Amino acid sequence: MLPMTTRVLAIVLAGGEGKRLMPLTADRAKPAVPFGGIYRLIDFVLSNLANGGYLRMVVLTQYKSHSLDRHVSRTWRMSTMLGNYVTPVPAQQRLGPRWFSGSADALFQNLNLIYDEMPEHCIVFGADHIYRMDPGQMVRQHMDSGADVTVAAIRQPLELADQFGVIETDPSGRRISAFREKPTDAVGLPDAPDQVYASMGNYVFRTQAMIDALREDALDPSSKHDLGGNIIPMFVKAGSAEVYDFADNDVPGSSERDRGYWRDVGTLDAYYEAHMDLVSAHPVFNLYNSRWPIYTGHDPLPPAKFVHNDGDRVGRALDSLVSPGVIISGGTACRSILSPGVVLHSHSQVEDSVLMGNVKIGRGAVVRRAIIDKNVVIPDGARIGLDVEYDRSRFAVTREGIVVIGKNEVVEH
Ligand code: ADQ
Repeated sequence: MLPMTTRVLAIVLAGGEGKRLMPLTADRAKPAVPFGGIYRLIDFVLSNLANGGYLRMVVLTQYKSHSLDRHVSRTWRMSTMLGNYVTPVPAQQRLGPRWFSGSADALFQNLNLIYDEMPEHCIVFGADHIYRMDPGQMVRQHMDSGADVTVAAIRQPLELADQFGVIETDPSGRRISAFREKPTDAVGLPDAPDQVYASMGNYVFRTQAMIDALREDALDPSSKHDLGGNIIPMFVKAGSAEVYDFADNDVPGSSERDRGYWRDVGTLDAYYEAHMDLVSAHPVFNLYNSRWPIYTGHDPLPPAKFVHNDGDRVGRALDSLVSPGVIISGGTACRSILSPGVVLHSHSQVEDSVLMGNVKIGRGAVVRRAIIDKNVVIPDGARIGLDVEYDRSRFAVTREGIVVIGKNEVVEH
């Protein structure tokens, strides 16, 4: 018998527009948004698949896919020996001059990729989440149960139900009896009234069943061609959809603290909070689990440097992630993420913030509770995040009061 992974093709849906992450998605696709200093969001799903042994992956792209394509082609190029690959696939427009209308349409337009391989099962995973997961454990359950589709699920707070596909199961806890995409009137679980069972947007399909469902959906002019909204409910109606409980997933090297960690970073506040999870003294999400590494690629840069400047200013960072190429010259970073090439000049203070590549913080400037995108220069003496009302007049500010400055934005003193 063939090993389990060779009968499976992994398809990563990476075409999301990420409107709620504006301005970070102003000129990049959501899965290409940087995360944790050196990563991009898509690295997490691709690492999970690679660590699980699924080394044939197609990445379906769409909006503003240039930096995503470049990242995937450069970082994830693998040896093609043994037939392994990670291929970014742009919108095909095979069915005429239109882009994909929804995630199911993206799969439908790329059916030729599936016909080329004819795998027995397809893993179809989203690209926008921070988590560790061994996909093999889900695939095994899917194959053993004989379900047409298996949907990964996790408990989430009831008040977030309208952001997720909400799942109800039959008394066995396995068969999905109802699936509603982003309902506004969800009720809590019998054993936890303040929680719902949410789809993680990760599916494993029996290939032929998936093809049949996509074809049927393509003929329906009233469909939005969305996996969560249209395709999964078709399988639920037919009684052939099962749930995989993410709480059962056990990743090598994980601990009590980070087992089951999963964050949908669909909003700026969620994106910010997931970063703060990285810098706590005992990180809730542990980037240092070498038994399940998160892979990425970045330019070769010199080591981070901390400089004692102006005679009395010690450059330092506390409870922070400091990437290669960073120079902290007489400034201080606290509970922050400093991406490659960031520079902090003398007497500057950065607290509870996310600084992306090449951000420069001028002499004496103070930055608090901010997300600052690539290449932004904060002038000497500037104040960011101290007077939120003033900040609101010049930058984006989130509901939780996080100041967000877009890529290449010019900041006046
Ligand atoms: P959403 O994330 O809102 O909900 P969607 O916008 O379709 O659903 O994105 C799902 C994935 O598909 C993302 O990775 C996105 O990048 C990608 N994608 C979207 N449109 C695409 C297209 N046309 N081409 C290629 N890729 C595309 C989904 C599910 C919910 C579930 C949440 C979990 O629909 O049921 O609860 O994910 O976050």
